[in-house]
Amino acid sequence: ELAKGINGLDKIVLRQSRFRSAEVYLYGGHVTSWKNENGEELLYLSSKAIFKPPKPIRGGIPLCFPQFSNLGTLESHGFARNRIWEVDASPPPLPTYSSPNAFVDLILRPTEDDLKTWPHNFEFRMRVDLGSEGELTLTSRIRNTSADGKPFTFTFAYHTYFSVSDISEVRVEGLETLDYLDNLKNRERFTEQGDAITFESEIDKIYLSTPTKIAILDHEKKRTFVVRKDGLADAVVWNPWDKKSKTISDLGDEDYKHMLCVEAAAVERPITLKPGEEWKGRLELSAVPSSYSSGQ
Ligand code: TA6
Repeated sequence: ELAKGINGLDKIVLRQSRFRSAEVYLYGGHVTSWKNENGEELLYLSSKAIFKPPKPIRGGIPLCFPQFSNLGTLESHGFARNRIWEVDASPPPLPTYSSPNAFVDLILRPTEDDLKTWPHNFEFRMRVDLGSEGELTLTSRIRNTSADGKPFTFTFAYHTYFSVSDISEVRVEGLETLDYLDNLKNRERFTEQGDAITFESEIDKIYLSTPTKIAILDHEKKRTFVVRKDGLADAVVWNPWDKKSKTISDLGDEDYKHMLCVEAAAVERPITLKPGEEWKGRLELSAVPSSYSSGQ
C-alpha cells in the first residue's frame, strides 16, 4: 500500500494483521517502522529525524552502500540512503516469507551525478518482507550492469537502529571472543572477551566474521531481538552515548538510552562484482518474548 509519509515523501505500508506492520520510505529505501502484534514499535526512530533530502533519516534501517562509513572517497555511508528509490515492477524471482503477501520490491539505479562520483552502473534491488509471524526480512541484490567490462567493489551495512528500553540493561550475545576493529581507536584490531556485550559507554566496533545469528536481549522489556544474516560477514555495534549524542543534531540528547545499532555488514572484506555478477545480502529480524532475567 503506497501512502504519503512525513513531508509528503512516499512510503509503503506493509501489514500482516491489525497491528503487525512495517513502513518503508522510497527515500533511502529506508525502513522506518516495524511493529509487533501489540502495535509496539521495535525500531528506534529519532523524534528529531529530518525527512528531507539529502539528510538521511535518523533511525530505522538506513542502507549503507556503496561505502560503509568513511572507508573510501564517497560521503559517509555512501549515497543509497539519500536517493529516491522506485518500486520494482518486475523483480527477478525470490522466495517469499510472508503469507498473506506483505512485501515490496524496490530498486535503485545510479543517477548521472552518482556516476560522476562512483562511475559504476548497478542495479540495487531490495525486497522488504513482513512475515506472518512478524519477522522482517530485507533481501538486497546488487548487480554490476556496467557495459565497460570493469568490476566494482563496495562495502555495505544494514545500519539497524533497535529500540531498547534501557541501554544499560541490554546485552548482546553471539559476538563473544571475536576479533573487532575499534572505530574509537583508529580501527585498531582487538579480541573480545568471553562475556556477552553490555553497555556503559560509547561503543563503535566492527566485529569480524561473526556467526550468522546474533541476539539482543532487552531485560526490562523482556524481549529478545534475533538478527540473522546471510552474505554479510561482519556486524557493527554502535551507541554514541551521552557526549557524542550531543554532537548529532538529529538525535535527542537522551535518546542513546533507548537505541542500539547492531548492523549486519560487509566491511573487512569488500565485495567485488564483475559485470553481470550479482551479490545477495539478507537480514532477518525477529522479536520474541524472552524469559531472561537478571542473574540467570
Ligand atoms: O555504524 C557506526 C557508524 O559508522 C558510527 O561511526 C557513527 O558515526 C554512525 O555510524 C552514524 O553515522 P551517520 O552518518 O548516520 O551519522
